[in-house]
Amino acid sequence: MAASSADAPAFTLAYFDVLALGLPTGMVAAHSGLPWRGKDPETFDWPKVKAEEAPFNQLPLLFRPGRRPVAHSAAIARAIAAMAHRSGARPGYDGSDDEDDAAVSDMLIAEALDVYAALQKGQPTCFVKMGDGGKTDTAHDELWSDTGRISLSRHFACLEKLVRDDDEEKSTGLFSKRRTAGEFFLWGVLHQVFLLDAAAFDATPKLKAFYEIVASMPETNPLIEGTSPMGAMRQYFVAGPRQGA
Ligand SMILES: N[C@@H](CCC(=O)N[C@@H](CS)C(=O)NCC(=O)O)C(=O)O
Repeated sequence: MAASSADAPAFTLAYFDVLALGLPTGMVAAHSGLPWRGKDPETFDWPKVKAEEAPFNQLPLLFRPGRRPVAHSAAIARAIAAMAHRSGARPGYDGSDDEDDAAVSDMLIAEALDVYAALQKGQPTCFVKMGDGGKTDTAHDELWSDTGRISLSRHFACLEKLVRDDDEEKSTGLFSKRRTAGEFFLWGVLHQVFLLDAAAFDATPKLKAFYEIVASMPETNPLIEGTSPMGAMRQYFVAGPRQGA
């Protein structure tokens, strides 16, 4: 069931105005089929929310009517997925009707956060430049090389093996039988690698196909254009020496 602006929002998702963890959680929200809201930029008071409502003093935060606020992006993705499944807006979004889909969705959320952590170690951000915060040239080189603990290409090679190519339901290029939250969460991190270097996908054609399929879905575009309830989100990871900076 498509969400319409006339529907009461099922939840509000609040984050800073950067891609970082806003895009992965925003992707899960946008593909949930549920009506939702972002923070009201006029009234959102982060120091107050941090002091009074944020369980771990951090964003993103998910607000659900009559329920506790949810922190930590993985928990937020699962809470939205459960709501989408239960309401019938997106059956199977949490993988609850297929044990493999559920496991794959969870794996993809965990893997996306590992890739995000690797980027945090080796890539400058709009707030932390190369050389600061442990972002050494060695870490940056390892991120973009074929070996080492934070090598993106090693992560991508593992993901390549997980993409389904045997699906009779014409979902070649995706990871699970039905669309799950984990796939969209992962895409939200992959897109941030794509913005740094589109060629990062060249050695993994099935992962590249997955990236392109999700990029072309109508629910994705408003997040990229800055017209979704998340508003405009600026690029968080920025070019480093390997991208010519
Ligand atoms: N494990 C958390 C990490 C959240 C996090 O690191 N939030 C940062 C921004 S990306 C934050 O709220 N920083 C602001 C602050 O600590 O005041 C998640 O997955 O959501």
